Amino acid sequence: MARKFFVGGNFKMNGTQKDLKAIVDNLNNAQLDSNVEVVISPPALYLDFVKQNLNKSNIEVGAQNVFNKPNGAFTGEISASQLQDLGIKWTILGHSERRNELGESDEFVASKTKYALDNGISVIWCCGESKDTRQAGETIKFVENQLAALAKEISDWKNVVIAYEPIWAIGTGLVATKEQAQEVHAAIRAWLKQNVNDKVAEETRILYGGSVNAKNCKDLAKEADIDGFLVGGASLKPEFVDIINSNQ
Ligand code: G2H
Repeated sequence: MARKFFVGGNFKMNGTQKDLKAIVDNLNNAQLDSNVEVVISPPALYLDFVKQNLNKSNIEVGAQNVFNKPNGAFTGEISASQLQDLGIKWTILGHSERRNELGESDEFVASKTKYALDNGISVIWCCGESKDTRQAGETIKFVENQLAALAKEISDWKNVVIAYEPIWAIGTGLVATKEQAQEVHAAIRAWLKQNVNDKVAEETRILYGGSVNAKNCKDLAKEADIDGFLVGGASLKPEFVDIINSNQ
């Protein structure tokens, strides 16, 4: 089965209603490749606002985080049932900004991923190494350990999209070369084949994230194991449309 190209927009902690309306209007008016699955993730505060303003049926709105418990006394958190209530079907989990700035461990990310999946929310699960890890030649081992923590918790990978985001490439303008990205994507797929099964390895979309823009996306999109992108800074700009259409 061919894997459907997937482009996520991670707005991070950016945007006011005015800014987000302009981003959504640009998407509403754009000609988008209908063979691409698109999910945009605004800040939680604006999930409903973005959803209400979006009139493209092939774009979903996703959260940037969800907690691993049902509703209750968890100040500042968002529940899977609240996302469901707004018609939100996706979330990002395990972004390196949350792993590093907020101390989220592999195990915590895996447990949130399991909880989200069990409660009907599909997950863009992020992994990726630091510059030091890459320089030490330990990239693949590091990403495999992150995958192993996830595989301990989940058995159904159908609603998981993996985003490989080398930390040194995030928001730095230092995009991975297509060879660097393809090498890790192929290793992730090989790991899935060996440790989960052939079907999951074949069908799971593996996105690249880290300084993707309109200029570098086309070359990256041609690589065999790059099935789309998770885009930060450029998802806030009109060039996001070019990235969505990069696989044409
Ligand atoms: C990586 C990416 C989006 P940017 O974090 O997840 O951000 O494209 O700004 O590097």
